Amino acid sequence: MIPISYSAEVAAARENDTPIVALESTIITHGMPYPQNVETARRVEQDVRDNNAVPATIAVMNGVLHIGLSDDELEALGKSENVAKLSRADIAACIATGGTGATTVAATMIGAAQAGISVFATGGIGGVHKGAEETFDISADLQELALTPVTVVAAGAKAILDLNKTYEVLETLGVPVITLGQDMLPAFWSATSDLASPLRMDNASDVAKSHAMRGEMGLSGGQLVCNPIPQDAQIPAEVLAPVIAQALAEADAQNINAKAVTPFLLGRIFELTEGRSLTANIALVRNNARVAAEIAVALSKT
Ligand code: PSU
Ligand code: MN
Repeated sequence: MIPISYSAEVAAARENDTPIVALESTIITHGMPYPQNVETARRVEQDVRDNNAVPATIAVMNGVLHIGLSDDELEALGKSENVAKLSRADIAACIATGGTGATTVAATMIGAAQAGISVFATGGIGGVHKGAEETFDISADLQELALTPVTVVAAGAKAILDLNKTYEVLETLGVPVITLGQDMLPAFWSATSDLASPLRMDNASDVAKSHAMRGEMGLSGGQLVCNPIPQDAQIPAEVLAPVIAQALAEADAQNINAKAVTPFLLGRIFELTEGRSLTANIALVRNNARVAAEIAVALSKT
């Protein structure tokens, strides 16, 4: 049996069929510094509530899969320094051995599916890293989108990645990539990129209907919904390009690899932009939480 614990709020939502939105915890432990990480997690949860759904932040704590965290649990997770970063490969081992870990996009999708939650909001998904032809560094998030039936709302793949290769892999894996309200894909901290989106939709209801239709057709996997960062919060791509290049060069020089790559790059970009990247990251996650709640509400009516 899987040891699962639902927060009181999530347990009540399951009873009453209130729409639920899953939220990840790696963005808290490895994506943002303390205390902004915990403040952001709380604010994002409230954004979900303000849009008529219930937030379920997912993490593994002491061998138990938590679907929804209490305020104390959120604070404890946000403060701790040595939490594991869990993906498909290690979530079961962590639970089986009584460990504690934060869930990435891939592991949060797995947790959400276990709990029957269909919609999940995050900042940006992992993808194909620049230089992957040498390192083979491709996030397990991509394969998870092909396997697990959860609609993930993100501001696209993180701009530290090779976006072109990331979307090529998603196409190969048969993952629908839907951009909301514009023709071009967003690029995380920037509202647009120079890549056309494979699909475009203009409202939450169409996204919900597509999710339901994939289920009816027995198509495995989820959907990636790309929700551009609001214009007034974005950092233009040309401002970020040299910063990303510098962070990548430093990662290379210091031999940063495997799970450490993404946290290292986000941390350096935070320092190099004097916190501006974090402000943008917070704005885009909150925007994604609002949209995910709308999709969850729409899905409950299909
Ligand atoms: N989105 C953010 N910040 C983050 C992440 C996403 O705004 O830190 C995390 C997610 O948990 C995602 C992970 O799954 O980064 C990707 O890590 P990797 O590249 O090692 O697969
Ligand atoms: Mn990786």
